[in-house]
Amino acid sequence: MTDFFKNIPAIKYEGPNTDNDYAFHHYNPDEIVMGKPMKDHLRFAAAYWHSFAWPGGDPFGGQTFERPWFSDTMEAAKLKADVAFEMFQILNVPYFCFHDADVRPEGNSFAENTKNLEEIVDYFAEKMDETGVKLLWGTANLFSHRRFMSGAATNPDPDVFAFSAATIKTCMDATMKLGGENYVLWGGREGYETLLNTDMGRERQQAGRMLQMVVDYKHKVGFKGAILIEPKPQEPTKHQYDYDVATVYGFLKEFGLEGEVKMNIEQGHAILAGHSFEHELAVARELGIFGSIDMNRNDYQSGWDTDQFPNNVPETALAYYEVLRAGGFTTGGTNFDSKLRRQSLDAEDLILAHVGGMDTCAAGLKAAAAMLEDGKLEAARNERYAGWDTDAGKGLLNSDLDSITAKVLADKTNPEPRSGRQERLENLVNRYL
Ligand code: XLS
Ligand code: NI
Ligand code: NI
Repeated sequence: MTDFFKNIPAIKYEGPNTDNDYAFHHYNPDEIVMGKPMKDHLRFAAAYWHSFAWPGGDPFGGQTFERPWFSDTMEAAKLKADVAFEMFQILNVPYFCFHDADVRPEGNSFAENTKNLEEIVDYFAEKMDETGVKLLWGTANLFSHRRFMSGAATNPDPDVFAFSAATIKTCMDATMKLGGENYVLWGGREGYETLLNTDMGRERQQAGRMLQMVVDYKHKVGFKGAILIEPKPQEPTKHQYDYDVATVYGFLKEFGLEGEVKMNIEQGHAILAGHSFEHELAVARELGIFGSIDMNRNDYQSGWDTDQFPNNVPETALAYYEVLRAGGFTTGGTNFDSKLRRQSLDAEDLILAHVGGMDTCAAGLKAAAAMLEDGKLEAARNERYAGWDTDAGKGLLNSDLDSITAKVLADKTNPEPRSGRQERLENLVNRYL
């Protein structure tokens, strides 16, 4: 045991009326919701990077956190892992997620990076064995180091493409070795700042080819998990190629990958794209590419990816409503890609942030399940479209403009507008919260 979380107890469910800050008010892992334990619906994961690698900087100042593992040695990386696994156990989160750069010291070459990663992967394997904590997904950080400043797959320099491809391979190997259930690609620097220096056609081809290679490698090595893309509209680059779910779907179609790759959808990224989270989830569901979620919210005023822990139950309820309508998670889960505010210096802040996030998601899930089980929302929607279930409605989509026109004339079709009943439905939703 390290002494980082000393005096912080393991968090247990005590119910909505407890005064204990160090208890779950809503997350009761074994409680059955719609036929299965809450923990299997939510599949919580903690993110290594924000919790353990982020120093607390913002554009106006650097590090605010002082952590005993902040140094680029293998010893520090192991201490970081010890503390991370202690946090996973205190919180009872079943999963974690990581980038290579979060977990290993930065080497001076690709070979050194790989050696360092492999050493930490062995260390993780032991810890996962001891604790039962599992890997939701692994990924490569192809955006922080200066070599990636002009992109990874989309870089004008083929050497950076090669370095990136090799790094992805090692991260897929690491993920597979640790039994990871997904491999994520977030295109951090895959976008551009100005067309004046950018060949968009080439860059999109390069990105498509990289993704095909990732899928080929998955099949070659027999990785059973899902390959997930995480869309984000801007930040760090002004124009990201993977703007939102619909844009990524178009990209997947272009490269013949729509049956191979699914989405990891982040609440904050949806907001940046001018969508609601539930919109992005519903688009992915309708296109058959729903995979996993990063459940971190953005501040609505600041206009950047603030990565805050979720604390808004009405929002999480609508999100899990769409997740449940998609049939729930299979390989995916709820990853807290969330960070503390930079003034939240203490070990307890890290724990309480996750406790609040987990409770908010649990309360949202329960509300979503109740809405779905009651069926009133679904009934109202079905009723609204009921005309399409009649023979005439069904026939219409197989008809043609001439026949339809003849029928409109013969029947004297003259549609009467009907209320969309939005307020009534909003009132209904509020009754579950
Ligand atoms: C950044 C992304 C990132 C991905 C993983 O905005 O959310 O954290 O989830 O690379
Ligand atoms: Ni993000
Ligand atoms: Ni994310």
